[in-house]
Amino acid sequence: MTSTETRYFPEEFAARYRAAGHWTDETFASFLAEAAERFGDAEALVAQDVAGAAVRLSYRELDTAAAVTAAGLRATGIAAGDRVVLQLPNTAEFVTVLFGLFRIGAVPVFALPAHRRSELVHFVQTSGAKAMITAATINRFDHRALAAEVAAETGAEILVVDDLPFAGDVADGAPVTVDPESLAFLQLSGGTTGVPKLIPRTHADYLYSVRESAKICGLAPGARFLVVLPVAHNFPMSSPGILGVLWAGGTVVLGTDPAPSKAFPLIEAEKVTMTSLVPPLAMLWLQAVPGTTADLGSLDVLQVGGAKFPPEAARRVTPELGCRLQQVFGMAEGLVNYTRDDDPEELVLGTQGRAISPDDEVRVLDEDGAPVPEGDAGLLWTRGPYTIRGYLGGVDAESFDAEGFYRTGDIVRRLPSGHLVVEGRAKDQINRGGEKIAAEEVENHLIAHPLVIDAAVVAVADEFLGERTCAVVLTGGERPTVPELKKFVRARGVAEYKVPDRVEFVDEFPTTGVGKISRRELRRALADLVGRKDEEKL
Ligand code: AMP
Ligand code: DBH
Repeated sequence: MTSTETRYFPEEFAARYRAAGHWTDETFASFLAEAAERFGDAEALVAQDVAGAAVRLSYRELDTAAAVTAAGLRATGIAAGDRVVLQLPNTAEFVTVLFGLFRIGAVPVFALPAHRRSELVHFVQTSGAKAMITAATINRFDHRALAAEVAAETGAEILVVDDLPFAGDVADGAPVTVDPESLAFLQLSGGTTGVPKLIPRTHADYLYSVRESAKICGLAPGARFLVVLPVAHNFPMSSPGILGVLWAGGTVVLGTDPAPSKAFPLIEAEKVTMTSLVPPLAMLWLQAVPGTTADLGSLDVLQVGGAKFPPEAARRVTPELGCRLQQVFGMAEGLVNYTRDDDPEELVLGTQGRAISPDDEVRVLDEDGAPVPEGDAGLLWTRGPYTIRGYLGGVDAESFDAEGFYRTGDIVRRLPSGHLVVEGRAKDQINRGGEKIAAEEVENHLIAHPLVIDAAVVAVADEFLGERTCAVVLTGGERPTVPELKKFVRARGVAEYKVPDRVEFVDEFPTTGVGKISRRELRRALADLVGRKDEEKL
């Protein structure tokens, strides 16, 4: 198919991925209609709607609901090519609106329920979104009021699903034809810079990763997949996530609360066979097993990813939860690694898996870009049939090299089997139990405070989350109190998880004899300082 639109991969590579059969003509516009033909009356979705009513839909019914929603969206003025920020909780509307948008050729821009004014305004402005779709309240927070603030700042149209059930004539909701190599949606990156980056994913590249993920995970009709992580996140969306399950004919069960007291009874009631968690939630579930009366016997696989799952915790999963463990190391930019069903136990427990595709190019390099000896730790660079070549809005020489490799910022070891062990990180990011926080983004908010001269945000070890954030704040004479500073950051309109967990005030920042040091060296020096301070207290 020819198109004058932006190409997201160089033609030489696109041709190779097409010839290999990785990229096909399948698109998200017709995805559900095709699934409905294959799986008809099988159960597709079990969820609640935003009003809290139970929803149970077969593939045919879900396809019809998406068509009706597409017609309703069209009636509001949303058209093919329009970008639309989507901020919805794990409810039935997430799925019907998502596929409604796909059907009319609109481009969803994913936001998480935790995002607030500054992030949402940024998503609307950088994507050029015409509208934002949200729910009246999510987790007891007033998103109608939040959306009104975003509208006032951006001019975007706000559609609240509680007011607008997006109903229209099914016939008006037929899937449009879209170029499979065009933009399907914008996914979110934890990022490393002042503002979160938007990740352009095409139908062809993403669907390849979804199909292969479904196969690797052995999904088939009968699979019942519970989602308790925020469904817009790349992991529960695509690894294999809701898209993999719907591609394979299984059932998606959406839960709104990952707490064992809510999730365990849902596993029993819905005979859930598989779910995905971040490490802190996996730990919480392991702790809750002895005290539960719920029957978790249906659970076959627990996926854990988003942050490093330590081997000591990994070892507990099968004996205590009675299911298999699959480790998943992925990124919204592309590359996803899985431990496999037939991997020996030491690889399942001690590695973060190996790449999906034989055409995933994985390099482990030193600081100068030279390969490290096999088995040594080094920087992970990758290129392949579902890894982006750039963020939205142009060239980024720090994240992508001249050959198109994505510099992940992760430090890994590669074993002879191809399995990767995540050893650490070189990027200025904190991984707070799977939630990624760009140091610079939070620093910019802190520096906006009139009493703050400079600030560096660093990771501190945390038993439960793996890492938490500590803001080391440079002040002159007068200092704000810690609660005042946190309140200030919150009031700037950022997701709660980005508000520093801890604040340390200092009168000076380390320097070298030669003078000013880089931000990265500064953060490293201050992380050491905070670490030493903690040791002294012990
Ligand atoms: P993002 O680019 O925001 O989608 O975040 C992806 C990043 O999350 C990766 O580059 C890793 O730093 C981290 N990550 C994801 N899964 C794992 C895992 N299983 N173990 C360690 N780190 C992980
Ligand atoms: O952390 C992630 O971004 C992530 C983890 C597991 C991911 O994007 C994925 C699998 O696809």
